[in-house]
Amino acid sequence: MRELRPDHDAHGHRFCLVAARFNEAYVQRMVSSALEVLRHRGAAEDDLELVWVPGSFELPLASRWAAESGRFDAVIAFGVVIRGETEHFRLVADAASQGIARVGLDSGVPVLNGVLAAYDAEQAAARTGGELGNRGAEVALAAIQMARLKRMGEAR
Ligand code: DLZ
Repeated sequence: MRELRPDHDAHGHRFCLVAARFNEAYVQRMVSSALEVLRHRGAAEDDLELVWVPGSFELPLASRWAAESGRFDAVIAFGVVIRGETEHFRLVADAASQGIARVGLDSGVPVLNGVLAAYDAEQAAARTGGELGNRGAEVALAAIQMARLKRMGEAR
């Protein structure tokens, strides 16, 4: 029996972080936390790239460009969608999540979903370095695992 259980060693792996500027203060907190984890786990400065897009709706397309470039072992898309007065909240959150999943499946490159959907600013704050941790760090660890798993699969 062969078991593939990737660890969190980021040495030699390249990551692209795609981040939405809408609700930028919260997004920045996730990005900072993710970068801290990636660096701490061994990713080299030259192997990290950060790309900003206007809002979460634009994350899938920019993630696709990154995935198709062949320059990255994993792409992480970060956005914060906060429920407003309109249905637009649901449309943006759904389009971002479904698009991100599709880019990963279509490209074969791990594309991690770091889009936080929150009912209000308090929820967003709690999950971006507040009392409920930081989603950015969690997604970064998942990205390392997926990048490692892909390498393991290719080496078989
Ligand atoms: C328009 C919009 C709204 C209402 N809410 C958010 C949000 O909560 N989070 C987010 O990342 N982006 C939002 N946007 C902007 C859209 O993602 C997108 O940038 C615009 O609709 C232009 O395509």
